[in-house]
Amino acid sequence: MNFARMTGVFMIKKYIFGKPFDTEAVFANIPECNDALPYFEVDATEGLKFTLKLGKEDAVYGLGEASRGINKRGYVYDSFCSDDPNHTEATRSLYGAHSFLIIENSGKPFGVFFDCPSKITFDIGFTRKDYLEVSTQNPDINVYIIEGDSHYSITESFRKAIGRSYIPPMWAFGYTQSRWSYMDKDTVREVVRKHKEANLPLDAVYLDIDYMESYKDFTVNEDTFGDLEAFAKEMKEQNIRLVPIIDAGVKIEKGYDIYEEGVDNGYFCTDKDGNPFEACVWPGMTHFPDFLNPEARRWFGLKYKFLTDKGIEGFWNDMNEPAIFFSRKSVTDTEKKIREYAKEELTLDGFNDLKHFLSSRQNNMEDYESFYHNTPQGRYRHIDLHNLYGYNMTRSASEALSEIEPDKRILLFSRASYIGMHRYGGIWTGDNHAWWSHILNEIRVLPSLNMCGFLYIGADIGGFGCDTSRDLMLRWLSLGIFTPLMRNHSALGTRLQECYRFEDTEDFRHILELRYRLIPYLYSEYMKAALEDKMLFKPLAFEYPDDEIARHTEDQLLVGNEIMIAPVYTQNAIGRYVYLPEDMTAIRMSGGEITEKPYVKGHHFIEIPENEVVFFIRKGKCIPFAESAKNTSEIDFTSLSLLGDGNEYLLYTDDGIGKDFDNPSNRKILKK
Ligand code: MIG
Repeated sequence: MNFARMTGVFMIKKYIFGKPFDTEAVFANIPECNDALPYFEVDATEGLKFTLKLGKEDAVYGLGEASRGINKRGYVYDSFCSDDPNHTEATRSLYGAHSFLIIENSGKPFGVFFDCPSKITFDIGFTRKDYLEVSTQNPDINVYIIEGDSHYSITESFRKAIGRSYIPPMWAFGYTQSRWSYMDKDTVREVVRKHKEANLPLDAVYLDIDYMESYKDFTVNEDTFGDLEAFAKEMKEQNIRLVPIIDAGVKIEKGYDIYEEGVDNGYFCTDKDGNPFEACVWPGMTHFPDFLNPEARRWFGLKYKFLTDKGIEGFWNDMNEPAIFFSRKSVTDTEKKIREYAKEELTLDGFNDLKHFLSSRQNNMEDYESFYHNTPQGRYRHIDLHNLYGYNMTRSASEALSEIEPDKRILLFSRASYIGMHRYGGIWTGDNHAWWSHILNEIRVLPSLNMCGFLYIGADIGGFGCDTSRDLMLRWLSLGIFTPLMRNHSALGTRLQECYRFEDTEDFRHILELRYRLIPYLYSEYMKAALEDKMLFKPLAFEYPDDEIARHTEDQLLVGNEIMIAPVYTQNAIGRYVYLPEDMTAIRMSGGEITEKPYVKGHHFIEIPENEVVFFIRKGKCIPFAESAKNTSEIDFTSLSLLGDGNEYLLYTDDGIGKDFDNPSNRKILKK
């Protein structure tokens, strides 16, 4: 990676407590500052506790993938990668651990990054309404303080220090379809055919765990997906990419090469006695590759070649918190418990105890405490490095893929993450539900993730868990057309939710077509954000800091420099109130037709039927707009029109696959 561009003065200072593990989240070489840590009071009685008094009006932004609002004030959050499929308001930690914050500090905002791979708790005006308390379990931590005169400049300095964000191939901006699982080739063929028949655009289909043989990484089920190479070719001829999943756990099975090599070379995480640690995930009993060991990391990463050799150009990494159903020790403990209770009749207390015991086996802290990593910095307990696991799994893939395919971008995203992983891949936001509130959750998480460098992001459109509904699907797609990763995905056993399953499919087609018409803009804005360390999704509070209403609007976002979106996220709505912080032009897509209408600054009720999309272009700006296309390969970048009342737009384009990002010829000005 070329970090030569990272010259100039960093407004970042590094404060070291104890002997922290080097997470490599911060790429820039920042020397230690020996002054006392500013802003916070530090208490080292137990772990570390950083306390700061908040001004009455101070907002606190950040924390990446977390629940609740864009302004995080008023609740408590944990930074601890967690496989938790119940994303509620009470959820304190999700799959990513992103401990970067901007604190407004009574008009003198600053940023802070608590770079610590074990659990951190952020109590943001929860226990005491005017105090921020950050507690770590571990006394060893790097704290970075980032100065700047605005939320944007703080974010940008931080982003420059953590390195350039991952850039996917352009086809990964197309609409993509997933399901746990499409069980065989014919099912995938049918999905592709049905999209074609209904005139629905499509760029990729995902393969979930069932394409593998017994859930073994880097194998293919010969009965259902035999000759994957020919199948990938057949799909590619129709401009459809197949994107297989890779899970973290490696099945324990004699004769399985990945297992054998991992054991022979000591590439798996170990228990306290140095034997490979055993835990149950989808394949049954597995070992976890030790991604914190550089040799193991390279070894596992190069295994992706098995699939790239078959023509595969994209991957998603799952279960890498790592998720653990139960460990070998849990099995022994469970057997013991059952035997104890079998001796006498089960009482209510006994029954409840047993029930609690069994449900607490999954992702159990005792298990995370009981295995170890061999790192160049020494042998560490997993619990002390927990948040780095998914990050380094995706780093493993990314580093190896750039060895395997040096000149080609590969699609790669992960479920678990830590700051630093944004250099290697994107993320999806895990197992959400087909709930209206989860559309709003997505709106709120997008800018927070951008602050931490994650630009290639998106949620499971339509909802992963429980049955979706037609109206929810339409509304969610109307937000999804603005997210870089646009994927419809759902869980085993839920209602099938490919767009062609619903009545009046043309309503879906019109929304998807709008996505393709917007790709020149979205791609261009994505690339500019990535190359200049800027945000793609911006809270109104960042853009209009002096506008009290904008500062408190958390259900609208700016997308790039020109667009504002105000998605509908309630059932049976006929539209919604939208706040315009400045004069804007509303763009309405209705029945596939596009109309423009100017609005003045202020509050408006905008009617938005479920089969229409409305978004806004800021005053004096315009966006490139393409003809409809059914696939990214068909988008005509030479005949773009300009929408909005501005006169010119700086377009970024390239071949969408190579890595010559910084070539000046990629930028050109479009004029009306
Ligand atoms: O325990 O591979 O978040 O997207 O479909 C569930 C099956 C495992 C969780 C992922 C989801 C995926 C599912 N996986």
